[in-house]
Parts: sequence; C-alpha cells; structure tokens
Amino acid sequence: KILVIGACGQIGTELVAALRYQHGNDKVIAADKATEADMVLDVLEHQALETAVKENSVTQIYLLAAMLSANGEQNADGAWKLNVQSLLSVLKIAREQKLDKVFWPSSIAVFGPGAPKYHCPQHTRIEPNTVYGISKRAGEYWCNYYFEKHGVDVRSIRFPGLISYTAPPGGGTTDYAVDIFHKALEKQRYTCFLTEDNCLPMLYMPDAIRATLQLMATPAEQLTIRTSYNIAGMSFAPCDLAAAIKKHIPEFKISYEPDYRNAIANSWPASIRDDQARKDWGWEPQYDMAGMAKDMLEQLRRIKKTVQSTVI
Ligand code: VAH
Repeated sequence: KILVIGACGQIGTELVAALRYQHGNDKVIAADKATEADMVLDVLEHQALETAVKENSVTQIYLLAAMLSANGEQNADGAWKLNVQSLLSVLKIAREQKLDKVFWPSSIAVFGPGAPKYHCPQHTRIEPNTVYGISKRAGEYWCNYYFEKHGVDVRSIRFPGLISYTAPPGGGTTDYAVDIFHKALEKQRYTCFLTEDNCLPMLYMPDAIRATLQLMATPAEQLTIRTSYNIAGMSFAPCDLAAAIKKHIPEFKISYEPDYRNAIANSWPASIRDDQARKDWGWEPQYDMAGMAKDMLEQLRRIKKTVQSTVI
C-alpha cells in the first residue's frame, strides 16, 4: 500500500488522485491531520504512524505535510518541528520496516541570497535564510544520509512555486499566483503582496505531479542526486502574470502592496537550471505561463459553473 501523508494539502490532493489512477484506489491511503482524510493521522505521533504503516502493509510513503515559507517566518518552532521531525520519523520507519521508497518535497526555497539569481544550478552556494528554507535544506541532508548510511530509497524534488486549481496552498510566498486567478474571476481585480517585478520560479501542478511519478518510477541506479533535484517549469513576475490574465479578462486590474513576503521572495532565485533531472530521469515541463493561465481560468470557470448548477 502507498501512504500519502498531508493528503488534503495542495500537492497531496492531486497526488492521491494520480497515485490511485496509477495503482488502483484500494492501494493508496490518504492520511492527514484534517478530519476529511480517509485516515486521520498526526505525522508527529511517531507510534501512531508506525502502527499505521505496519497494520496497512505500507511499502511506500509520500510525506507532503509541511508548513510553508510565509507561515514559517511567523512560527519558527512550529515549522522546524513539522517539516523536519516528520521527515525523521518517516525515515526511521522506512529503515526499520524496510519500505520500498519514500518521496519528500523540498523547495527552491533552499537557495538563499548567495546563490545565482538566474539559472540557479543544482550545485551552488546553498545558504537558506528563511525558516522554511533552512528546514527543507536540513531535510535534504537527512534524505541523503538515510540513503547513504541505511540504504533507504528516499527521493526528492525542489519544487518551484506550485500553481493549482484544486486545493489552495496555505501560507506560502508564491500563493499570490493562485489567489490572483480566484480574485480575477470574482472581482476582476487583485492586490498583490509582492512587487510587480519580483520574478520567481513556478510550476503548474500537472507538471509537478508528473515529475513526482516520473522520478519515483525511475530505476534507482539512474539517480545521481539523493539530496533533492532542481526542476524548472517557468519563471515570471506578478506583472507578467497579470498581463497573461488580462488577455482573458481585459478589465482585470492589479495593484501592489508588498509585505514581509516580498523579502522572502527576494532571497530566492528568479530562475532554476534543471539539467541533472533532465539527464537522470527525463524531466521536461509541459506548461509555460500562457498555457497555465489559460488552463487555470478554464478549470476555475468550469468548477464555478458546476457549483452554481448544483447549489439549489
Ligand atoms: C512557498 N509554495 O511559497 C512554497 C514554495 C518556492 C515556494 O516552497 O513557501
């Protein structure tokens, strides 16, 4: 069985659906602290997690539970605990129960001001200066350690900002790129918490899910990175995304009120190089900003229509 922890989150919601499509409904357990999950599970309860793994003959774990960058800056202890202790718990269980594979998402947030701003490579100065980035970099070292020392087949991807229309992100710095679509449809206007030129690496969720499944299906001997793989989809600033939305909603207006999240975004690279992922496991993005914007608006309009037609 495959256990997805954080199944109700932005990545988890879509990953559960994809894994069920790939392996069959009864092979995937969707666990989350949220009560709407199939299995209500607090990943910080080590004993409960170990019991769940044993009782359900779990052979793979996808650990997606995390506190993102914006919330992490407001709650350092909580972010460190959730992001790192959960991983240590899963890696310990993976070793003891001899799980086949583990997936754990890292982030381009591991790069700090010392890394190249453009085309940031896989190997460079990695000095995160946000709680979230520090926790993700520490987690990457633990993944590599458990692979080298205990042979745990744990795999990881440094996701850019993820954009999706199903579950909203919570507490991230790149959340503006999701919220802007909802506001564009509702009010034809959006106030952005980043400056108009703040360019960030982004990825459309269908690409992120495909990358995860592709990495996890690759034979272990082909993988040369056991910290976490850079992958790139697109890079854009709020003004670029606003222009793309205006093509579909001409009356759309954007204004800018930068807050503390702007400094977080400034510390990250604007674009990423992903040669190693392309070489080792054939990574290739399918969505650019125009394609993503078109699909986001189409999907959100479809969902809105469905909801309106069902609301009695
Ligand atoms: C965040 N969405 O904003 C996450 C992501 C690169 C950003 O890690 O914190």
